[in-house]
Amino acid sequence: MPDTLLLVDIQHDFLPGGALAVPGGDAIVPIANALIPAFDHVVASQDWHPADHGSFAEHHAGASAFDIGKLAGREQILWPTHCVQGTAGAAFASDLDIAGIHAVVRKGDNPRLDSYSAFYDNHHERATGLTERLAARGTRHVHVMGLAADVCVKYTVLDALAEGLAVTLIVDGIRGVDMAPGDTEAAIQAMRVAGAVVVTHDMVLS
Ligand code: VGL
Ligand code: ZN
Repeated sequence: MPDTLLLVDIQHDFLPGGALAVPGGDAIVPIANALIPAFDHVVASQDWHPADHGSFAEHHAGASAFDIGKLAGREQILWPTHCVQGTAGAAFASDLDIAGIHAVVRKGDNPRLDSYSAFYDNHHERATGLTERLAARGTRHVHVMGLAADVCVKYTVLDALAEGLAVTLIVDGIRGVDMAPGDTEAAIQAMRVAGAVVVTHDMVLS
């Protein structure tokens, strides 16, 4: 298929047992592995924070994980320490077919800026280069799956649509944090309203 498969943050820390575990996150790995061979271009994003990243609750006195705090003067959800560069938690899921991935886009390396989307940081100050990479290949359509549905998948899909790409969301290939009940359903609805086509992975393979 001439389109690109975009695998968002399928990393140990987002799987059950990880530092920022997404419930059922491990269930998407076989779906990624089933889709990878069907695409001639597969890009994986990787949340890639320095240990002193300002989104980590441990760096905010008196704060707990999932509190709302401030980072560089702007509102920021404070997360448990996760995906620290070079740690096992930041590595791709061990069962993921890494050999089938053609490019990796790392994000969140600036300690003063968080980056949910694989295209831009949360304040659209810096691009990751993904837009240019896709444009260079003539890619106009991305299939997106990964973790977490209501955080990094959502912002990646919204940015892709804003960049003018067609987006197909693989809905059985995502799982959400659901900090508040219903967040994942709301995220899917927001992606659909913004223009994403929502399918299950068998529809892509058939
Ligand atoms: C993510 C929270 C913080 C994600 C990354 O990949 O969804 N969520 N950093
Ligand atoms: Zn992160």
